[in-house]
Amino acid sequence: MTDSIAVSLYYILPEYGGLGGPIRLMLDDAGVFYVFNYIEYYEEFPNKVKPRWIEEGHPFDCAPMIELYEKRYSGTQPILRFLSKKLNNKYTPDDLDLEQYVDATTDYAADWIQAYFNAAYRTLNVKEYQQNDLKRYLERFDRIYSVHEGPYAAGQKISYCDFFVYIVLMVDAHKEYIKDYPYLVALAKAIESRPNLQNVVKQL
Ligand SMILES: N[C@@H](CCC(=O)N[C@@H](CS)C(=O)NCC(=O)O)C(=O)O
Repeated sequence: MTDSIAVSLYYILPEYGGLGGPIRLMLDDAGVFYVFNYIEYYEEFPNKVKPRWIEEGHPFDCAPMIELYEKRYSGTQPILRFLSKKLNNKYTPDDLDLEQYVDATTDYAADWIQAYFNAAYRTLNVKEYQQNDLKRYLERFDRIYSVHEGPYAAGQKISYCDFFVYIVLMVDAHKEYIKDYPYLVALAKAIESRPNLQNVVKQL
């Protein structure tokens, strides 16, 4: 994939929110042009977009979804891995053990954001989530980022999990709490100083 090929991304939160955020950050970092299509979640997505995707033969009826060369791809982590491969493994470690570490980190980040979504959009009790669950996630991720000589999960080279974890850290309910976790602070600083992301992170 060259930098001039357009990816279309479809997601149900605006800007860099939720699961669209890691995909956008990775494409921004790589300097890849893409079109972001925001889909309104409560009416447009369930009543118009989902049925259309299914009718058109795309069985994965959740967002985010990307289109590339008139094909559709779903699943946040699979999309990140796929795009990294298209970018000549730019964000995938060469070492298989490290790749597994990056995958595990992404998988755990997906669990974390779903726990937050559950509190923010289903139980509507973010305070309770912050009191009962947040510390466990922050400690877990600080530990994950302490293992390799960072600032990134796999060491000094960024990989796709780092975009995902950064987006989860920047959720309003999380960001003021990361200051006590040195490895998470180091990750945030590293992401924020990447040349192609400096303007983007101001929007988060
Ligand atoms: N495993 C999927 C989960 C995607 C997901 O749950 N997306 C939500 C929006 S954040 C959605 O489309 N929900 C609609 C539904 O479950 O019907 C991924 O990682 O992309």
